[in-house]
Amino acid sequence: MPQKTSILIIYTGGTIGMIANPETGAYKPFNFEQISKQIPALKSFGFLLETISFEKPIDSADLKPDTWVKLSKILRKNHNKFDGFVILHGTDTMAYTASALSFILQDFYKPVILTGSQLPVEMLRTDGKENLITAIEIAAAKENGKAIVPEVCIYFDNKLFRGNRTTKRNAEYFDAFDSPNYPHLAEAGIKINYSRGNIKYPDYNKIPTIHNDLDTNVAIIKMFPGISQNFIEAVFNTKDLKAVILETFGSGNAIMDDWFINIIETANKSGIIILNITQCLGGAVIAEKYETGKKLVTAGVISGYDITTEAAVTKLMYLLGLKLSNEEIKTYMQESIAGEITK
Ligand code: ASN
Repeated sequence: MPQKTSILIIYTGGTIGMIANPETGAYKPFNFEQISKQIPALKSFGFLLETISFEKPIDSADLKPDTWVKLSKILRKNHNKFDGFVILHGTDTMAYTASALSFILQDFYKPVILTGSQLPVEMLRTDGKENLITAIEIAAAKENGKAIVPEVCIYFDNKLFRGNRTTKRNAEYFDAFDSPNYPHLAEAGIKINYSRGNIKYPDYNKIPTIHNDLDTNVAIIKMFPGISQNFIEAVFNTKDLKAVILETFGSGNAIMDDWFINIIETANKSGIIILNITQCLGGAVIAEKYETGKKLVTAGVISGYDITTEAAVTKLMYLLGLKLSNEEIKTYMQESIAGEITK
């Protein structure tokens, strides 16, 4: 008899499993039983479902990179034992976790699907039930014995996204996520329609590994008209700083003041990596398009192309943690290593 498809659900917390504090009305994380009680269908799925629940479920706003390390260890340990994985996670930092895992997990060939909800599963109008049930189906989907989507993804509101292309765009409506620079990997209607041409496939001959030494000495500066020299200097004077993400205007433009360019040049010479990404939701940095962007290139700033902030910050943590040379990090930052950039 063929073996039953097996899925490991990892419950980290998030709104999906929260309950309201009866005194204050504020949501706080609760245990996984809360979820399984509300979705009895989990028991009649026909798949073998196992659950690992974080001892202390968290609101994902309170998440630290050690959660990514913990998740990567669980996933590596169970990679060969299960057909797919579903991570239940709060929406606030889900795009960061999905991005981080896409770099940390190397040569994994099982689906890792993150999902959660905007309304707790105990509420009648919850989006959590559909999100979880379809995420399980996607994690279980196989063709010719292989996973249909062997990637780290986010499934939310009927859409499957490549994890490192996502960003949380809405705090109120159910379509909380978007992937502005990459097409959906699947859409769920009556059927789940997979866009096979957009899916990334691993090298099945390689052995899945994890690289989870992360270096968090990174900073983000979001440019705005009137940004002060004191502020920029303070950021670049941060102790142990190794990389700065500049969220610039439009296609990679920033102010041209001498003081600003001097700070950038000096920081670059001292070995700080400076990455130019756009603060626009969609589109890419084309740094040489305008004089204002060209100046940054001359000062030593590298282009992040169409990478999201979430992928940029986690990719830097990952590459810095690999203890590569500055030149190597700069090269990898300007290339796609997990499908996070289009060039
Ligand atoms: N604060 C919640 C979290 O990220 C938001 C949610 O899950 N919708 O854990």
